[in-house]
Amino acid sequence: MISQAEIKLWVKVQEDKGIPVETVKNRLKNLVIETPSWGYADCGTRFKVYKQVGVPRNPYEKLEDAAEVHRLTGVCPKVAIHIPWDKVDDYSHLKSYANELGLGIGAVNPNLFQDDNFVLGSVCHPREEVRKKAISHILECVEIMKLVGSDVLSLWFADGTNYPGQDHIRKRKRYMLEALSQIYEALPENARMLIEYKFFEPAFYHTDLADWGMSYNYCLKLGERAQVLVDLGHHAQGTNIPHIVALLLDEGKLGGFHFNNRKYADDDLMVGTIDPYELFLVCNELIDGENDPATAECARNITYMIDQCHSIESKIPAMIKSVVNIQTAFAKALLVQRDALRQAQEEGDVIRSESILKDAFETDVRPLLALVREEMGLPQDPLASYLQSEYPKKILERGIGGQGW
Ligand code: LRH
Ligand code: MN
Ligand code: MN
Repeated sequence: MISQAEIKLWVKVQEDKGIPVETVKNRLKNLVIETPSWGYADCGTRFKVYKQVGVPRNPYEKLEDAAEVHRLTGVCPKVAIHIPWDKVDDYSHLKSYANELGLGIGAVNPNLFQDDNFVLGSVCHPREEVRKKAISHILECVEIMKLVGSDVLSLWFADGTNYPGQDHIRKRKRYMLEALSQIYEALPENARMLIEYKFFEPAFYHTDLADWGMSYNYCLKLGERAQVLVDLGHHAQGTNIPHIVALLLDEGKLGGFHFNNRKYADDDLMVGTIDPYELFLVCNELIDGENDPATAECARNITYMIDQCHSIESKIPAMIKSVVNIQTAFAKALLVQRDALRQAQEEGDVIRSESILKDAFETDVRPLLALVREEMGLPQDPLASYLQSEYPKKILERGIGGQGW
């Protein structure tokens, strides 16, 4: 528990440094982090899906768990869905159920990687009937968007090849553009299409949408409502993700984020657990983009989503922990003394520039987050509050083997 005296002292120290604490608090209160329905369900590694007791048995129970995360954190009012993992007979009912729980449905994600027909790809498959099947699944998701009130279609394609010569890369590239153009035309008015990329897995030789540049290229051809989605786990080791974020922001083409963390590949671990400094640097670019009139509009419209797979962790605690870690990184990014940084950069003072950034990263923001939560009528420590509540006991009644994937 952080005392009122600690909070007061923290605010004074920051105000003395010239940090606009009220503005910082307001930005933190307005942060919206969408949680993924699949993050509440059982999912696994390539080797095993471990079953947990108390996991949701249907999309409605996933929403209930998401509502619990929102109740405790106050910043997760939306839930992304994945079709057919979240297939229901009546999507309007799913929407009203979400609304009753104080939630809305966020991004709709078509699943183009678990149907046996997609073994050689979906929209880039060499056979026309399979490409058509993939497109019609995406168009069905566009219809679902209308029923659930979603304004984001989130696309990730597992398309690619495992061996050189397996298929004709340029032909596949054209198939991708044909499919995306058809889908773009069908988008509901005011809806956006987010195009995610990943350089490997499940394909191991080439992936049809391997990096941000490929997504960006399609987005440019499609139009304003097509933007790039950055998933933190989808880059080669050593890739400078903050640089990608800065570039896409400056081009007005950064549309969405999948937060997670990784050590080796697309590990889908809890956000900020392996490399909190990288997370901070990403948030720093995002906040810097919000402060720049040239990029503010794009920065303010980015959809922040968590995309994780909790295979050994308890699902709801893992989600709460991730939300808190994102808030922590954003809070630190909001403390960067931007005027001082700009001055140091203009003077070419390398050491001072780096130190200004690091100073914000090393600031303990727990008193700030405690204050923000207090003002929002939330528990200071959402995870502790969850663990002490009746909810973890109540969900045990669901038993084992909730369906997720
Ligand atoms: C692919 C991915 C994509 C999927 C999700 C389940 O690795 O990041 O966003 O929809 O995982
Ligand atoms: Mn993702
Ligand atoms: Mn992924």
